[in-house]
Amino acid sequence: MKNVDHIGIAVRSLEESLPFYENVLGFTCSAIENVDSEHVKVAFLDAINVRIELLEPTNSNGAIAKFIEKRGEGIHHIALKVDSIENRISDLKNNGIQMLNEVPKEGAGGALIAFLHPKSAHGVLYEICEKKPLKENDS
Ligand code: CMX
Repeated sequence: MKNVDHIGIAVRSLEESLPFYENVLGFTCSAIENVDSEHVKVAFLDAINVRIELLEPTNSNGAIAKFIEKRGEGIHHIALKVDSIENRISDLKNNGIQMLNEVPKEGAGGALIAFLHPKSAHGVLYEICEKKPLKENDS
């Protein structure tokens, strides 16, 4: 694994939670996006060395809605940056890790993502993510 890409935090409402992160903690919101496949609206906050992703459910069917219903708001997952997600999935499976996604799917920002089952990771939900390479004229 290369680095922590972000920490995902489940919230009931971005509108209600963003002022705490922006005005009290002083983080800058760099993007807000709907991820329809995951039934969430997400806001990315740039902290010093890591990003924080606030995830608000957009309906009652997704993993975040279920998480909040059972446990309330709070830390949901840690995302680790990888170079080749397909190679990583294969390595993890060879190490006996149960993957929730054996085939990567598209997440926020067009990244390819896959989750490890928390039962295979000592109670933590880890996401691995591979970012698309920046195009030459992207800054
Ligand atoms: N962190 C750690 N453990 C978790 C967890 C979390 N976020 N969510 C669930 N669990 C644990 C539960 O405590 C439970 O453990 P026990 O059986 O010991 O009680 C077990 O996992 C099963 O949990 P559950 O509440 O019965 O919930 P589900 O089985 O319906 O789903 C999970 C759990 C992790 C399989 C499901 O949430 C999932 O597939 N997640 C991956 C996708 C996802 O989280 N998408 C949202 C984020 C998308 C994004 O970042 O864009």
